[in-house]
Amino acid sequence: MPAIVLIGAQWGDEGKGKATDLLGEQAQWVVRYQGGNNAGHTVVLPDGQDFALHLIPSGILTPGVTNVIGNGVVVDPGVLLEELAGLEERGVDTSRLLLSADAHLIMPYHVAIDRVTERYLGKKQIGTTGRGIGPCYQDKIARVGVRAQDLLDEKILRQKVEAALDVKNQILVKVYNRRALDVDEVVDTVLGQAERFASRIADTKLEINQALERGETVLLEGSQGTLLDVDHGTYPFVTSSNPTAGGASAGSGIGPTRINAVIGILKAYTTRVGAGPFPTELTDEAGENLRKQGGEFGVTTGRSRRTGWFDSVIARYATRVNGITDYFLTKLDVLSGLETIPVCVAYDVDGERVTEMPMTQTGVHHAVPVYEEMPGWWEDISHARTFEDLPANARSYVLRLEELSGARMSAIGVGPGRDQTIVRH
Ligand code: 2SA
Ligand code: GDP
Ligand code: MG
Repeated sequence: MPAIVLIGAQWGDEGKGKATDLLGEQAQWVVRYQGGNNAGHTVVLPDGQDFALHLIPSGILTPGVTNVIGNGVVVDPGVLLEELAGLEERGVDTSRLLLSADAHLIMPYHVAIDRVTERYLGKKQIGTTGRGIGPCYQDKIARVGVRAQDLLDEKILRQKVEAALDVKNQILVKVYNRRALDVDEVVDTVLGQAERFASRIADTKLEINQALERGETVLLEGSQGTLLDVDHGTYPFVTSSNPTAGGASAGSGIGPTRINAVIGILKAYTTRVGAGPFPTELTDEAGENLRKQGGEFGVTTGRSRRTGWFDSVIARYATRVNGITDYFLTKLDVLSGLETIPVCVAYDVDGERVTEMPMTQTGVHHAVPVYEEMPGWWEDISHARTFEDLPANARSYVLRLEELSGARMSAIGVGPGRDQTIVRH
């Protein structure tokens, strides 16, 4: 009964889409357990076609896999329909997609509040994706959210939207000087959309557990990353959910004892989208080169990603808070052609050398990386398929990262394609 969790070990965009797609071949189920359409997961098929998925699990591209949008996900009905239509247009079979009856819905007022709040924060903004993620999770926790199951009963839906808009409209009009939203308009729009996906609403918590009992393999696909986790990330510069492995259980409805492995997806360098501390950030030409070589632009918003060297303090932290059993190290190919490659082994925080994540957010803001220089390599490694195919310096780089991170590097990505992967264990 294997349940495998796949999580981002840094600030997201580590290559989780590719990893899920690859592992999806061995799984019968792929489940998203948190986040929403703030995610952007890229999958490149063997025929070269590439797909950007936002809400739908990356397993949708593997025939025979049942895909689940779990209870911990926040779902924008319009985006769901758009993404389904986009996939169907390209010949992808979407019949095996289920939506948890308990998943919360992103309503138009969530999107409006997300955008207006960010604007009002000015210099202090988080740099959200503007998709309504935070406001939707706020309503979930405040117990005034609207769930997928509410779409099955118009009376209940109307009551919930009415109650929510009573308060939201006050905020939109009085605080932010925006127009009020109309209850009927919101309800009619959402019901019209729901007609086209209501048949997918299911008791996915029961279905996933039953699948595990039948001995099927379930892959739990995380979005964003460890440092964007609302509990374990660089708060307040985080997303509003738990991308870490612990979130997989709550967001899918399977008990923690069911989870057999936690695979961390780790980029061979570091990137971040949005605001917040980033100790190894490069603001010079070296950073620009990483951005160009790695194609580091947001899949959802198109924003330039901030770039920096590999940070082993973060990797060790990710290993610990997620209980990572194996790493999938991605984008090693991007580092080809550098004379030397700095690796952050510790931080200097106000004169003190620390090798673990500082306890306070102020400590993270003050962290100055302590680097060790690793010798680089010049060869194009995108055709390497075994560890021995890699140049000696690339192998040393991986082994050093393994030692510093505290978990084995079981797979290595040398290109965006499914086959551009070295499997070591
Ligand atoms: P939000 O919208 O409330 O979740 O934003 C809060 C913070 O979380 C960050 N965040 C992300 N960081 C990296 N990748 C994400 N997905 C897209 C991608 C991002 C994009 O795959 O490229 O296209 O811009 C993602 N989603 C949320 C966000 O930047 C905020 O710092
Ligand atoms: P995710 O959000 O973690 O799924 O990652 P994204 O899809 O947002 O960003 C990762 C990017 O790196 C995508 O464009 C992938 O196609 C690409 N990618 C994944 N693995 C590798 C790799 O090993 N090498 C290279 N060069 N690109 C990769
Ligand atoms: Mg992404």
